Amino acid sequence: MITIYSKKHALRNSKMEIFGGEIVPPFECPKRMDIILDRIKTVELGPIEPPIEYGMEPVEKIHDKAYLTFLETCWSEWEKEDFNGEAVANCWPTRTMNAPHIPRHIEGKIGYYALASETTITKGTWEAALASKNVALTATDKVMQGERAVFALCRPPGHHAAADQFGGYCFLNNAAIAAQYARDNGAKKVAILDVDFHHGNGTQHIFYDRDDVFFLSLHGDPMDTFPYFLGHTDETGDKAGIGYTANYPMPPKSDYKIWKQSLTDALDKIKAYSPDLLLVSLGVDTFEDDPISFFKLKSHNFTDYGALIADLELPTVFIMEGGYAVEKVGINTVNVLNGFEKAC
Ligand code: Q9C
Ligand code: ZN
Repeated sequence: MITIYSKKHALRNSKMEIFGGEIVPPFECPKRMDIILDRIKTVELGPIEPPIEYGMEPVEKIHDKAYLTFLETCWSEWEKEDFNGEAVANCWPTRTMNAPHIPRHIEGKIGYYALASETTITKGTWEAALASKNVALTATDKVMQGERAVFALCRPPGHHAAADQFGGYCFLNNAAIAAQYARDNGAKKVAILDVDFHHGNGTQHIFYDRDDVFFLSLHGDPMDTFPYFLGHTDETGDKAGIGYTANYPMPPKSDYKIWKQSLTDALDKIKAYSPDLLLVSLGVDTFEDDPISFFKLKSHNFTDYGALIADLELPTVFIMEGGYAVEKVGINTVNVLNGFEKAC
């Protein structure tokens, strides 16, 4: 299997995250990529190739223009203030304050566009996010041109990013941009299977009223974990999209036996939908030792479910999302890809 990878991910190099009231080094760190690349080489998964440049057109089909300008200019505007730290949200248009005005001041603007405060914006974040969407698009193009499956080793991840919101370590929604690109280039129906531990709130919101992109997500119950405010079973789509969103929230300590039941149901739904292309939002934070998650998958379970996804016999793009047990992130990620490939 070909991997698409850009070393520009390293330009996203934030130094802090707010976690449990403390300032800690970010869980979503550049080292994750080094470990995954090492594992790809060790098991000889296949060639590692750089992305090509796709420009902004496919991005503007998903994200709001003013949001993109905000991401591009946030760090320089923040630097102009007398602030010493990274750009971070500390105020929001909350439930009782939702006037539709976007503040002029960067502190208000970042609050307007942020969906959580753990994710800071720093010098280089925008450039890394742009490289990440190019990785997803390059991989998607290769699959559209006939590859059975390609791995988009994206960083930063994307599935929490909505049309005009960043957070949960995500800025541009790589999977959504790839799905729309596929739609615009001949795919009639696309399915997005999101197996990251966290609900893919951004992807769900982007496609919620559409029937041409079927979104399915397996995740920690949002009653118990981030992103807390989306991802319940009763969210099944709106308007033309009714029936084209499927959520599988699962409780703390869920193991592979439970998780696999959800996966099997999701795979049956994808089969019935019969898409032209499958995108897998691949987060391996379902792993038992993940530091911010609560599922109990073991490394060999990742191999097993890779094979189950292969059984769909669909052209497939794997798009990297989360996974924070850094020492095992390579083994777990590549186990999925190897499990898939061996079953083809
Ligand atoms: N108590 C992805 O996996 N906050 N994002 C965690 C934990 C954010 C995860 C707080 C988690 C975001 C792509
Ligand atoms: Zn996650």
